[in-house]
Amino acid sequence: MSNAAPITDRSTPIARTDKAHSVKAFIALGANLGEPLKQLDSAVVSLNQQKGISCIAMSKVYISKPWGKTDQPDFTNAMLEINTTLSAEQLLDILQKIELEHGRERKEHWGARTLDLDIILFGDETINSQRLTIPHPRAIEREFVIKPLADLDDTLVIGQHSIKDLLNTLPVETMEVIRDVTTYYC
Ligand code: A4P
Ligand code: MG
Repeated sequence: MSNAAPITDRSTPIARTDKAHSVKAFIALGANLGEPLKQLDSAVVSLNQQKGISCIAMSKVYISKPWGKTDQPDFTNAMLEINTTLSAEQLLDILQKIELEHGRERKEHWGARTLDLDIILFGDETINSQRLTIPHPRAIEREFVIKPLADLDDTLVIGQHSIKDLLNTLPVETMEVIRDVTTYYC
């Protein structure tokens, strides 16, 4: 007779895989100092090496005119889809560490930067804490966020807005595609 506990015994904790706890999140990648495309790709490699993060796909890569503060170089932007078992705050800690490793200096709000990693969506969570606002509050105003997001999943909804509606109503910015493929990691 086997001594193994019956699998129907619910008093025994059920072993869960990481996948069972994982959340899908979207991270906006931006840079306009140094070698922006290299920094974006290097950030994705770093993120994929972190415990609790697996990269799913990186969108096409775009160049756009600076939004907000216009007297700075053009930006290179893309979107990254990940699965993560981290909390949103833990993810932010890692994003900020990777920004620093890529020479990020925080001198002025909306200023030029070697790397900016913003959490756009974290599952279906709404977060308004001291450190985090999710969905990202300015995402719906920015074609350089919405377009790469739509490359990855055009069924997404941000707050009350569907990505498809946003794409149709956003003022068209001058965006150049500099890498015309989505990169899949799994
Ligand atoms: N924070 C709050 N919510 C979030 C979130 N969802 N994701 C807090 C990430 N961080 C979030 O950010 C300041 C603080 O925001 C963080 O400490 C975090 O606790 P920051 O990156 O240090 O600097 P920032 O410039 O003041 O803000 P942010 O949000 O990065 O600036 P934006 O609004 O992203 O603007 N034009 C083009 N074409 N492309 C760009 O990528 N980017 C900016 C930066 C301006 N113009 C641009 C682009
Ligand atoms: Mg940021």
